[in-house]
Amino acid sequence: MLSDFLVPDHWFTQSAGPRYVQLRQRLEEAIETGLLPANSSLPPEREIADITGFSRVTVRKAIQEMVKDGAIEQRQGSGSFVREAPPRVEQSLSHLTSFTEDMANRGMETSSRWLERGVFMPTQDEIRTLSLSHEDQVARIYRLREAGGQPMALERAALPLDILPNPLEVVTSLYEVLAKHGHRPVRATQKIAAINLEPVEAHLLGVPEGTAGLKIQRISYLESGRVAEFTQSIYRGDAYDFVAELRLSD
Ligand code: 16G
Repeated sequence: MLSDFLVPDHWFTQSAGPRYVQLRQRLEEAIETGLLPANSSLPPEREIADITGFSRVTVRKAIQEMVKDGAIEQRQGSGSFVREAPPRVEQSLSHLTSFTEDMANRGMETSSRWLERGVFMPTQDEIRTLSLSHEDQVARIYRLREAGGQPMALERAALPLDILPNPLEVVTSLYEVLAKHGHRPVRATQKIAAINLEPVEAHLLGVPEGTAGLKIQRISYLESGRVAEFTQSIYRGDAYDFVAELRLSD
């Protein structure tokens, strides 16, 4: 039982550092061992203070640290809960697949929250990357992508209008719509950089501000060599491992 697990006789050592740090480690252990499963609520501060004999200030500090690193979330009026970890996904860097395909291969359902979808005036970056003229418009879709009910990535795709004339046609998979029109990309380059999430991005991805993330830019090409897609994404760092296969060059 959690209350027995938190009795300090079993884990607290005077000389092993501040009380709030040791309490935090004990609570993390309770999460790792499943004693405090995902979505379960933490006992109130007062109760943890009673069990441990620590002050409420110490207990609050331990919990605040765990809120900051994303292990625990505080829900208005209903207390502190163990946050559900996202599924960790390995994505190959040698196959040109779509988000929907990647997740389906892992048996996961996908969903999207639409943040923007329509025809817009292109930005300078879009003009340059998609080889547009200043008069051209661009099809843009910006989505929060979810897998197994968990937010995984923010994706902003821009495409020339003749490749995606009606962005509203994209309901689940962009690549499926492109394939239907004979415009499925066959090759892509991808640039990956480490970032700390800005407040808005962190909020949408359901993680604390400043959490590590991956910024990914994909430029994909048609068989003809023309650029079909310019996508800028922000992936959760705790959800993705990108895996590349390397060969000795001949
Ligand atoms: C992937 C691609 C993205 C592409 C999307 C299409 C990366 C980093 N990005 O998420 O460029 O637009 O798949 O997915 O892999 P969809 O067909 O499911 O909409």
